[in-house]
Amino acid sequence: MEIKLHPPITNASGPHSVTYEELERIAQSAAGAIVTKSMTHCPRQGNPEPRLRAHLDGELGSLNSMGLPNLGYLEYAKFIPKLKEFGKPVIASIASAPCAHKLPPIEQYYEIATAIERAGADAIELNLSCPNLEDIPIAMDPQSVRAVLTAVTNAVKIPIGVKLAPYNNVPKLFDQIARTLLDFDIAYVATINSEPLTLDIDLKTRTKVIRPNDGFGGLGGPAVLPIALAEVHRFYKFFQKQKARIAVWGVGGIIRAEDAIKHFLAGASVVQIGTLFLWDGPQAFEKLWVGIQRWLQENGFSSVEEIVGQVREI
Ligand code: RRO
Repeated sequence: MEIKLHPPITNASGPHSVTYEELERIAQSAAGAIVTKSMTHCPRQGNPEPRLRAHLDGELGSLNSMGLPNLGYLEYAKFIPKLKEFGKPVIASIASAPCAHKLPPIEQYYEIATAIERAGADAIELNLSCPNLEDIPIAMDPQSVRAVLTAVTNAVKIPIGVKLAPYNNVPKLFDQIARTLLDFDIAYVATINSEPLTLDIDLKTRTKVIRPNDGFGGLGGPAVLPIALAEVHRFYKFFQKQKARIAVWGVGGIIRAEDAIKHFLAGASVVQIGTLFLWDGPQAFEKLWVGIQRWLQENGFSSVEEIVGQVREI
């Protein structure tokens, strides 16, 4: 099932997408859809602070170990009808996390997905790749990916996207995950989540820049652009070869219009912005879209579709 967005730009789940007020600001912006922070079964405070360094030295990117702070899916179910009034798709990002009731992850995904569909969400983005929980992400285990997708795709009718981790240095796992996805009716993969287990150091204080998880967290922003482009391109080529109708949504390192153009050329049909939205707020969508349109015009194209996957070999 396809999701068409205009413009083909959304926020990446996470930054400024936890509260109703934040989601309303996305709704009022030029973004083509509203993506929520990943919601869990129980509300969560997240990790102890400092848990986010928005600006790494040299504007390399951002580093976080937020730990899934969110209001819990029942609150988001209440927001969704109000958000829909803005007339753009509402995409509910869903994650599982340890919770007092000890519900297994598959059941958490199932219960949240069915409730959120009933609440009127236009699509679900299954976040299988949070880098900041104790357990290894579901995205790193093909059997668990299959189990979640079986439970959710059998239960809901709205389009489903899957947010994946970078697999750059594990080609065999990329292949297993990509093949697993072919067995399901999935609208899109969003790749990449932040680059996991990265570290930075503050030279003024000689401390790690964030506190949780021994200072290790997920990296986003300009530093990850080539990693994201590689993942987008690998998925795009794989789905083309298999004649699978799964779109690739590019996430990672988009700060300027040119970065988004690279994602489109690599095979993304939609781009999501995380660190840029963290840095610049809702005006980032308009600015990026104007820049993309200018690049298209200056280079003789009339739409994004014309350049999707059109990178050339040298
Ligand atoms: O909340 C987080 O720590 C977090 C999540 Br769920 C995610 O998917 N990606 C990320 O960088 N941080």
